[in-house]
This record gives sequence, structure tokens and C-alpha cells, in this order.
Amino acid sequence: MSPRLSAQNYKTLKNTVELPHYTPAAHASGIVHLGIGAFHKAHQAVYTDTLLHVAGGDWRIQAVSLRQPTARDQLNPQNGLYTLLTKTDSALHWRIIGAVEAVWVARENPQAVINLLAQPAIKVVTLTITEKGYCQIQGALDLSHPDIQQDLHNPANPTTMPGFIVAACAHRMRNQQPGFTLLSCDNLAHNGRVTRAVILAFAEHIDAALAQWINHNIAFCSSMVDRIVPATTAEDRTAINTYLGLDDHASVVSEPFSQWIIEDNFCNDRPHWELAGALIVKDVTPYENLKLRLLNGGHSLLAYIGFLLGYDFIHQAMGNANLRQLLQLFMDTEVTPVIAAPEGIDMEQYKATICARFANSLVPYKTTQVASDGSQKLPQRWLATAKELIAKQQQPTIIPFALAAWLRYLTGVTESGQAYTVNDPQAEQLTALARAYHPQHAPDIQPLLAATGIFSRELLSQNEFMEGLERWLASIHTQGMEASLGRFLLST
Ligand code: CS2
Repeated sequence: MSPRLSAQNYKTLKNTVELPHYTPAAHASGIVHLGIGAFHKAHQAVYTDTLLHVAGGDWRIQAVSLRQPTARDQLNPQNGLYTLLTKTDSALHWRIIGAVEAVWVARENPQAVINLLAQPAIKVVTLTITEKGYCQIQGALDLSHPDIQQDLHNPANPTTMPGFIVAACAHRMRNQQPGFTLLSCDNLAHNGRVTRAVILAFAEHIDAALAQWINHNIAFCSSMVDRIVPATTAEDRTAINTYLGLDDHASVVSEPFSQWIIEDNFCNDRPHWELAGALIVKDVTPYENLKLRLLNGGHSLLAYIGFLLGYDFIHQAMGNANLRQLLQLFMDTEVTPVIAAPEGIDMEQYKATICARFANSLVPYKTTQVASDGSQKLPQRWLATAKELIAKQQQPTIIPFALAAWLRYLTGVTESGQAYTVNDPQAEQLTALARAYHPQHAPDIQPLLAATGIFSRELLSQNEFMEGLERWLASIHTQGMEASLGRFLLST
């Protein structure tokens, strides 16, 4: 077996690999990142790596995994180094990233993570904790969330993002230190605003003076992040290790496309990520709408319908002409009318790029990965669009069809009768209700709709929308997805 990649041997690789153009250990950390996973390693860490190269500075990253020890076990023995393999049709690009200094596991030692966040050298805290990590409902803290309840009763031993941030702020307030900027990088609309709302609400329940300190000393930035980064497979790891001649347990594979739009609202020193290709803007809303609704909305559409058609990967779903046509119609007729292209972005070009990225078979992305956590993703991916379209007196039809596909997906059983796991914070209840539904014997879908928690009263009262959803759900159950999709396209 080859030796493990580390600071001692990364300059002795077998083949050509781009190495950090700086000495990682010569730079101290200025950033804490909560939620290290493949996405962070192929996105924020890469921008930071480029920045360290072009401008230097003490901006390395102390990364935190809230629960699992995997990232720590992969990265710490490698001094934080790992390979990023970027695949395009014409070339493979290999790069060693040196931006991560160390990984911490919050569940194992919450106090160590609070101390880390409280260090004055930490100026920015970035987040990729996934949609459900915010413990929110419609932008407000979900006080009934069991993890939030637990953290409110035991604030010195937190488990959630709000719990950790508020505990660290209490520390900074006591020691009269300045605050940091909290920068959300998750696929939520107004993610900075949502972060602010959950943190302040959590702090209010602990101590009103602390909430006030946070209000004055912590800045909350929204950001839009974009890069398709699948979970790394064992085959990817083996191929990468063969190329390196070293054993890398932490490698990641990514598409070449990358975008990061950051709201300019920092309260302390900040890394000049714009020198590494990020865009710093006054308002990220138009970028966020474009990306969440076209790309993520399109991704989810392909995932649920594609999975029910039997596709394991998004690029395979893109090979189905009917599904491609539906995606195009969704983008053109239901999303485009309610979004405006930000300055410098050509909407038609943007949509064409999305289709090409989805069709990229070099970076296979599982339909089930996108299909996970639908109750957390669909409000900003589909429902916001539907609501705005209806407000413009235009009736969405593709969104109800896609929602029907999601509800069918929640049964956890394929059309040929094979069981699969539904990943969602509310999976147990949703799957039981999705299975209880039957178009003839138990046609009442109200209990299932209510349990999803994503349908507002306003939307539930939209008869045409809800009738479409019910009709197509019945059709998918009785006729199957392929026939239903064909019929749907004929009806449009
Ligand atoms: C995907 C996203 O898994 C998912 O839900 O839609 O992770 C998507 O790949 C990224 O947002 C792309 O930037």
C-alpha cells in the first residue's frame, strides 16, 4: 500500500498535479467552516486556496464536522491536504488543496469547537450545513425541533449550528472581543437573513442581552454557491491514488463550473475571495433566485421524475427526450417569467449551461442524492416560483406534476415493487402517509400534504393547482411515470 498523502510527501507525487503555490503551514487560520463535506472541499476551500496563493494572509480554515468523524479521520492524518480532480471532456485537472488546517468533530468535543469559534483570530464563519441544519420553518427558528429544545436546555453542550454560534458569541461578549461575520453557503433563499433570524431567536431564549450583542456585533452575509460535486466514490478514490502514487482518503471530484456570489456585509476583516474569482455584491437576491429556481429546481425535477423512470443518475435522466423537454418547459414557461437575469448574465445562455452541466456524464450525480430532504428543498426550489406565477395570474402545471412525482417518490417503493430508503427529516411519517394513499381506495391526500409542512394555506386553496397535483398523482400511481409523463406533455 502507498504511504498516506501528507505535508511531508505532497511534493513527491508520481504524476503532474498542481500543488499549493504557497506553504500551507506558514499561514494561520482566520476562518471556521461548519459542515465540511465534498461540497466545501470543492468550493469555498478552493477559493481560499487560490486566495492564499495570489494574496497570502492568515486565512486558512479550521473545519468542523457537526456529527460524523469521517472528515476528521480522512483529513487530519493528511495535514488537511487532499486532491481535487476536475473533469472536463478534454482534460483532467489534478490539484492538491492546502487551505484546510484541521478538522474538528463537534459531537465529540463541543467545548473545543466553542473555543475555536471564540478565538479572536477567527474573523469569518462559513456554513454548509444543508437546508435542514438551520432548524427553521419558513425562515423562523423551529422551536419545536428536538435538537433546538435540547440545545436551549443545555446551551453549554450544543449540537446545532445556532447552539454553537450563540455559545461562541456568549464567550466573545464576556471577553469583550469583536464579533465575526457569519456567511451562509446553503441553498436557501436569503440564507444570510434566515441565519440571522434563527440565531437571534435562539439567543433571545437564552439571554436578551446576548441577543442584543449579537445584533450589534455579528454580521450575516447571504451567498449563492454553485458547483456540482457528487459524493466521491470508491472507484474515484482508487483512480486518484493510482495517479498520485500516494494514498488520499479525502479526495473529491468536481465539474469545472464554479460560482460564488457573496453579499458585501462583513463586520470584521475578510478574505478577499474576489481575487480568487468570487463576486462580492450588494444584493445576492437576483443570483440566488436564478440559481435556486432554475438549477436546483431543475435538478429536483429530474431527480424525482428521473428516479421513478428508473434512472440512477441525473445525466441518464437527461438522456430521456421527454424529460429533457419537460425540464426546458419548466425553465422557460414557469421559472423565467418570475425571475430577472442579474446584470451581465444572459438567461438563455445560463439555461443552456445548466442543461449541459446536468448532461455531464463525467461527474455522475445520483438522482437519490438530489431527491433527499425534499421537505427542506422544495419550498425555495418550486413553491416560491409557483406562488409568484399564480400572483401573476399564470397557472403552473409542471410544478404540480413534479410535486405529484415527489409524493409518489415518498412511498419508498419503485414501480416494479422494489423498496428504497427515503431520506428526509420527516421520512418516517411521510412514507407511511404516502403509502396509505391510494387513488381509488384512499384518495384523500390531505393528511400527506399537511404532514409535508410545505404547503401554505394560500396554496392549498388554489383549486386548479391542487386538482392538477391530485390528478397527476393518481395517474402516476395507476398508469406509471412513463405513461403519465407522455400524457402530461401531450396536454401542455
Ligand atoms: C443538488 C445540489 O443535491 C442537490 O440537491 O441540487 O447540491 C446542487 O448540485 C448544487 O446546489 C449545485 O450548485
